[in-house]
Amino acid sequence: MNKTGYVGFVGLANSGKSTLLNTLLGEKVCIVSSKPQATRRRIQGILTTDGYQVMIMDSPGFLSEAMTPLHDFLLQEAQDVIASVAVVVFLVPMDLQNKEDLDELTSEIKKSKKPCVYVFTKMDLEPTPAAAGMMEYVKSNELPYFTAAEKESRILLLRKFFESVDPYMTETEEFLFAEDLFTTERSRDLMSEYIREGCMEHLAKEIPYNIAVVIDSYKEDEGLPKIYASIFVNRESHKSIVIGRGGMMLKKIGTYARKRFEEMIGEKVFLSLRVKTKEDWAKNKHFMNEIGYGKK
Ligand SMILES: Nc1nc2c(ncn2[C@@H]2O[C@H](COP(=O)(O)OP(=O)(O)OP(=O)(O)O)[C@@H](O)[C@H]2O)c(=O)[nH]1
Ligand SMILES: [Mg+2]
Repeated sequence: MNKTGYVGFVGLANSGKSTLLNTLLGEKVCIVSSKPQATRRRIQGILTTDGYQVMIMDSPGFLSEAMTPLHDFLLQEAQDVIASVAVVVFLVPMDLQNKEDLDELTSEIKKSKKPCVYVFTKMDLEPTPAAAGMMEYVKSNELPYFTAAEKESRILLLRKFFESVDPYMTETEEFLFAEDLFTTERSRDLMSEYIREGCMEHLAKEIPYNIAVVIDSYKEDEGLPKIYASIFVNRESHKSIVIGRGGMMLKKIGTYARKRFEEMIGEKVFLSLRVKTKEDWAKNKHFMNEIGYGKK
């Protein structure tokens, strides 16, 4: 008999949630960055193999204090992921700075009464005292856990993952999704994420945190997808930085996103980017709703 169910990845920003999801899927669905708050909304991956179909929800890094409506949204997304899954997978990285930073999230999971499996990530790094303390706590309380490192083999990670979530999956005759589907994200939404990843990769300081991407149009023209997108900055002065001298920065971001997307869909696409200013958009609920950072 096959097994199926929903799993939610939660943890602080930068704990390796999106990296682990991509590794398990064997596809780069989620964007990854060394800068925190790369993930802004829940992303659903589908892992179908070895008699399982597991829907894994990636979530934004958990925030204990929401200072803007954008933060409210990030926090809400993480809370909704906890509420909508059969088991929560809580990622704790070896470079954890303070154990107390996990308190809010721990109490949120307790409140939800959902079962929780810990994953110790970034196992290639020397554990900080805080990370070592968490490991000690989990082991001494005999809580379920497994370990992960980015460079570890996918097969090994899949085995540890399935073993850990198996008790919370339900038996099923038929799977909900086609076996070759690895995400329910629409192509245009993936492209918008890849553009944001390009911004995180190439832009410095606070600029990537203040960027939102909107796909204006996505059309197929004789088989060639043609995509027009806008990058919104929150201050007029950031616009020229994103465009760069002679448009070089925008070109770099566009090439990065286009290549990433082409790898994913296996065909060439046309991408055109524009940069626009929307003053303080992260405080503007109406605008955030329009671009998909609002209540579902
Ligand atoms: N050394 C090391 N770095 C890792 C490992 N896994 C992830 N990273 C890095 O950690 C950074 C954050 O990874 P993400 O997967 O984006 O983390 P996240 O938890 O999704 O972060 P948010 O979306 O911001 O909440 C990236 O630079 C990754 O390359 C690992 O096993 N070892
Ligand atoms: Mg992420």
